Amino acid sequence: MDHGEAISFLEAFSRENPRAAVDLTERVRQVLMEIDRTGTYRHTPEELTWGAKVAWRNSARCIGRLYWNSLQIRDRRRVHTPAEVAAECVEHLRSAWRGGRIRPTITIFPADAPDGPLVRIWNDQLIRYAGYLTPDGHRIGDGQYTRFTSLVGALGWRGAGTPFDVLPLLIETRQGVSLHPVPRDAVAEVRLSHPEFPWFADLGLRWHAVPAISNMRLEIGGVSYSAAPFNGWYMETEIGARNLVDPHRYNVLPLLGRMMGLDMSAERTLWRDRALIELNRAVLHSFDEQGVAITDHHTESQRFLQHLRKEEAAGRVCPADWSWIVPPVSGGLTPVYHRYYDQADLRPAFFLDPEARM
Ligand code: HEM
Ligand code: NRG
Repeated sequence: MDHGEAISFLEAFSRENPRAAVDLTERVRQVLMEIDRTGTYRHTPEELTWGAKVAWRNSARCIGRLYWNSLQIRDRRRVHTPAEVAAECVEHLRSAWRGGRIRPTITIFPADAPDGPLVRIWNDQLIRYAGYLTPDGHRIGDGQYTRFTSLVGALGWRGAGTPFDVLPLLIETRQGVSLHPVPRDAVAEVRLSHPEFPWFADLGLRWHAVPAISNMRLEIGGVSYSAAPFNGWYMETEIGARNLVDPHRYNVLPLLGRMMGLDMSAERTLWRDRALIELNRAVLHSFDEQGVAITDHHTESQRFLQHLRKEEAAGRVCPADWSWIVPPVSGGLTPVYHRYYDQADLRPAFFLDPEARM
């Protein structure tokens, strides 16, 4: 491991945490010795906590960063067996859920060894729905996960075949890969209904309450944590403008257009846009009614600009990626659309490595 990454991290930690009162020179000396002896080094709990929070703060694609400093850290660096890793993922979901008052949380499993990861979660999120192709070429469920579903199928998993079957966790350790079902009662879901259309509830649409990304590598001071699932709460457009709408996923707009009795004879009737807005209203309405935390794209855009002002006041650069920050609905109505952002590649950070893409 490169000494440079470790040193710059320890310097930044000491600069931003003056009250931790660590002797920087002494800590750097210790860490460099540990690297020379073992090829890597172990973070203190304080370094780990601050590192994870700052990796979130540095995530240029995330509009939800105002609350970066309140991230809850579950230090599970001593958990090694696949069964324990799976159990801790389930416990992560339960502890983050809090009956709907979702708490941004990260669980950090053992750091990678110098020769590579000790633990990897193959699922891209802890909760995702299976996708099936029927023999007649029909699609059921989430079309983004047909490949993953066939893979776990080859390993022996059988789903019920509904559009919303929760996939099992696929966990890799040095002992191999294994499947671990997520217990039903750890998966909070919201059934979708609409504030005005009584027929909407009968469509049987739903979504899981907690988005928990599990395939990104957390890198802190040159140390990689390949298994470090994290969650916040949803912004309604993620569900109402992408997951349920993308043609290769649930593709529900044609159905909504018909049910709403819209003129679908030409794009310029804007039937898609009208159905899209009603779907986003249904998502917000249903989460609110069932007491589950969710944000909307207007509120979150304002909060994000507030975050930028705070970061600037703290004397820090806040990198942001316009193409990810601008919401996929009514972009130009939100203030995040009408400006440019700093681009910077700051560490600690979350990375999506090519080998983690399923
Ligand atoms: C991306 C919102 C919490 C890290 C995003 C995206 C949204 C979002 C809307 C874009 C997703 C997409 O277009 O697919 C939020 C909200 C949160 C939250 C509302 C509520 C607290 C977090 C937390 C972390 C995080 C706790 C990490 C500790 C990231 C990262 C990405 C991202 C790394 C980029 C993902 C990728 O490259 O695929 N977030 N987020 N976010 N967020 Fe957040
Ligand atoms: N669009 C994805 C989730 C990506 C991250 N979004 C968050 N993250 N809100 C989806 O499942 O729709 N988070 O940590 O809260």
